[in-house]
Formats: sequence, structure tokens, C-alpha cells
Amino acid sequence: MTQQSDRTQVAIIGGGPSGLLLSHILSENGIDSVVLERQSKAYVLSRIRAGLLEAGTVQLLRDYGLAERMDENGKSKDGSWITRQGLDSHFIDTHKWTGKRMMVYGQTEITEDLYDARERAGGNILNEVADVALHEVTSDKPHVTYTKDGQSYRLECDYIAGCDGFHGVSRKTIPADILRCYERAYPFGWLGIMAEVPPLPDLVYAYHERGFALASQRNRLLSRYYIQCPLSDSVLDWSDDRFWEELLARFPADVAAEIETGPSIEKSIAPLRSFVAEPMQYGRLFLAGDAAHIVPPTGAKGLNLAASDVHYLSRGLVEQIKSDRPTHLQRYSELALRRVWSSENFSWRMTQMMHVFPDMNGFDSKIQHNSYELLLQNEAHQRALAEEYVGLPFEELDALTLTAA
Ligand code: RFL
Ligand code: PHB
Repeated sequence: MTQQSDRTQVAIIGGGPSGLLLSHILSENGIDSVVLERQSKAYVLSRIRAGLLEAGTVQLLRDYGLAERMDENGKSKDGSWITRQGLDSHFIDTHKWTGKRMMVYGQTEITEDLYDARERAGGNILNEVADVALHEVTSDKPHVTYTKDGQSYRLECDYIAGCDGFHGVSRKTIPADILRCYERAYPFGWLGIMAEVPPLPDLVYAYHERGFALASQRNRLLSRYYIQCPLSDSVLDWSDDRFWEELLARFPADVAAEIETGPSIEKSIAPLRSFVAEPMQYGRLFLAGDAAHIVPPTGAKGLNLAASDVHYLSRGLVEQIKSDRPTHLQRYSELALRRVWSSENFSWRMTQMMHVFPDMNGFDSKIQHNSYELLLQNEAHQRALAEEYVGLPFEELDALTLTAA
């Protein structure tokens, strides 16, 4: 079979939020890219995932002209509630402590906005490609091969961005003796449902001895709820009635009384994992988003980290390609990983504080209880939580120099 050849400046593997956002920002800077996505557009747009955007992600989307629908339909938030059985509730007041607000706007909507923007600009997104393989990534002439509709293709490029999520091929291209992986799997999952009922006014994270619960939302008439569940459970074990009964039992009575229940329109179980792969660069391959790291959703950091990776990576690529200045690109992995580890740390602490761990002993429970009491009593803890929750600022390169000094 003959192979057709094409060329682009940046080959982007994966058309989730990382890949699409990178392709959009590069295009705004006059740089050409091709996005290779394994799934159909309809499938990508049907995946229900993140819902809460950090202030920095909101700003990034505004800076690149991607915020029209978000500013119209998203819901700006001054903070979120956190509760613990038997203790007072606490409002994580991001606006009071940081002057910044977060935004409730679904990942599904962002992905749709990104597709629209790329399509309007004549961007090249190839859906339903198979057998993607990366070649000669340590040379200055890398290329990618793939098949589509039974035809095989070769895509020459200057750089490759691995934006293909946790299960993608890009990270696996980095040799085992170079790639270091750090991982923690948690002994439970989150059972999530979407229901067409009005949500609570704010997000509420709840700890209860029966397990964690979260009340979230997508819009005025669409609610998103989660409960911690055993990993061995399947969605078939959870009728809507059982889900609602369990959810309501985990919130304080006054919060539960406000929750409107109704038939679910989606139900799924996601395992919780912390994972980081280092380095995020190998030759001319750069990893971004879930391809390089996973956080448990408790801190709402996954999509936001994908956005900050893309911010750092696009800056490096633009400087290198347009001005032949390599500094930001060469230090991409170092700079991105600082933020990644801060978010990993935060997500791990939030998960630790808010869930029931099957192997917890009395000492662990006391420490967990104390972490929450410190939060209620101590303004320094409240401010620290608010700063991390709203999102740490994007750093400049001199942050690395300061650490090294
Ligand atoms: P994605 O979204 O996984 O996209 C990767 C894309 O690559 C494609 N792909 C391939 N394409 C070509 N060839 C291959 N061999 C390929 N292999 C894979 C895939 O089809 C896919 O389209 O990664 P990306 O772009 O880095 O985006 C990351 C985010 O999706 C993720 O971090 C968030 O959804 C995490 N997350 C949350 N993040 C937040 O910031 N705030 C939240 O409130 C939040 N809530 C959540 C979440 C994730 C959840 N789940 C289901 C894991 C809630 C949940 C329940
Ligand atoms: C969501 O709405 O899906 C969501 C919100 C906050 C989180 C995790 C998930 O911490």
C-alpha cells in the first residue's frame, strides 16, 4: 500500500482540550499544526468530565478569544463549600482571600468552543485516525505515521505535542530508562451522575463516615453529583433511587434538604489516581495534560493543569519557531512540572482529607479530623486553601533560577 505524505510545523497527538487549545494558540500565532484524534468528534464532545475552571484558565480562554459562550453561559463563583459530619461548614472564599473567582463551565462546552474556533479558522483536525506512531523524535526531522479509512499516512513535522491523555501512545514513545513515573492509586472511585434538576447555588464538598460526596453543577437546570464508591462497584449496582438516598445521607441535613433529585441522564464510575511522568520532553516530543499527569478530581485540577501546560508549551514553541529563541522550550518540562507537583500535592491533600480510606486506623481519622478543624479555626489555613483552589499563578522562568540559587 502506498503511503501519502504531508507536512506541518507541529503534529499534535490527541484532540481533547490540551490538543485543541494548543492548536488554537499556535494558529493565533501563525503556526501551522495538524491534530490527530483517535475518536470521532461526536464521541469527544459526548465525554462528560471536568466542570470547574481556575481563574487562570478562565483568563487564558479570554486572552485567546475563546470565552464568548463561557462568559454568557458559565457561572462565576466566589468559592465553594466544604463540610464535615458533626462540624461547622466552611466556605472556601477564593474571592475574599485572592480577589479571584472560578467559573463553572463544562469541559464538554470548552471542547465544543475549541472545535468551533478551529473549524472557523480552517484548522486541520483529523478524527478517527488509527495506529498513530511517533518516529525519530530525537532527530531534528521527526515524523508521525497513522492510518485513516484504511489508507496509511506519514506526517513530517518540526515538533510533536503528545496531548493524547493517560492511555495515549506519546508517553510510551519515551524510553523506559529515561521516563520516571510516580504514582498513587486510591482504593475507591467516584460514581458521578448528571441530572436535569436545578443545582445547589454553590459547589459543596462533603466528608461523611459513609464516604465523600460532591454537589456540582453545569448550568441552571443541570446538576452534577458524585459519591465515593468501592472500585468493585459497577453502575448497574446503583439505581437512581439508591444513588440519591446515599448522596443525601452524606450531606448535612440542611444541605440535603435543598437538593432536588430526579432521573439521571448519565452515570459513570471513575477510578482515582495520582500520576506524574518526568520529564515532559524527549527530543522534539513534548507531553501536555493527562498524557503526562493525572490528579484525583477532588481538587478540580486536571483540566486546569492541561491549560497551564499548554500555556507554557505554546509560549516555548512560538518563541522557538518565530524568533529562534529556545529558552522557554528547553525549560518547558522543568517549569510545567513545578506547577504539576503543586497541583498533585493539593489534590492529594484534598483527597486525603475528604475520603474514607478502607485501611484507616484511629490515628488517621484523628489527623483527618484535625486538618478540618485547623481549617475552621485558622485564617492562614483558609487563605492557603483558597489560593491553591483558585489556582496558583503561571510562573515565569526566573522562578526556576530562584529555586536553583
Ligand atoms: P484527554 O481529555 O484525555 O484527551 C486526550 C485525547 O487523546 C485521544 N487519544 C488519541 N488520539 C490519537 N491516537 C491515540 N493513540 C490516542 N490516544 C488517546 C483521546 O481520544 C482524547 O480525545 O486529555 P487532555 O486533553 O490532556 O485533557 C485532560 C482533561 O480531560 C482532564 O484532566 C479532566 O477531565 C480532569 N477532570 C477535571 N479537571 C478539572 O480541571 N476540573 C474538574 O472539575 C475536573 N473534574 C475530571 C473531573 C476528570 C474526571 N474523569 C472522568 C477522569 C471529573 C471527572 C469525573
Ligand atoms: C465537576 O463539576 O465535575 C467537578 C467539580 C469540582 C471538582 C470535581 C469535579 O472538584
